[in-house]
Amino acid sequence: MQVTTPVMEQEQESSWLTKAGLAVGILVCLLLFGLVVARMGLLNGLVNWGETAVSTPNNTLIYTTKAMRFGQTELRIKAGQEITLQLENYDMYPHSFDIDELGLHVEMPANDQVTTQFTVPEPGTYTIYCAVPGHRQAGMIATLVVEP
Ligand SMILES: [Cu+2]
Repeated sequence: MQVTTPVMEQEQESSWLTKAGLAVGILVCLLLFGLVVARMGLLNGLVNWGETAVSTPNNTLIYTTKAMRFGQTELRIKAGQEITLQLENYDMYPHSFDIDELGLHVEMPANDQVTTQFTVPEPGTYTIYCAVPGHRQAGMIATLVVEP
């Protein structure tokens, strides 16, 4: 009896520690999940997924990337207008915003946002894609429509 008692106490202590660790782990998971949901909710309020990018009075467009997809399959701008493009990457890996015809190549770091400015003088339809190997083939392709 004298020998087994300390062993049992040790076991109880380690099991208590395991439970505490598990509880902390669950709390952290819930917190992260909450953050992701809050961010997505905020995003949905700002951006219409799968539609054209949001246009603001000062010609600033928000263009998002998430889950290996461009958030908007079509980006519409006017020829000759200086456009400020806010590129937001919600993936944990980098992407890029490429339009070969316009010599445009903008790196999009993981889980970050960058801003780029450009003007397209000629109306037309241009192909937007991600230049990271395999991403274009995986569906990271969209259209820039430049209206007269
Ligand atoms: Cu990509």
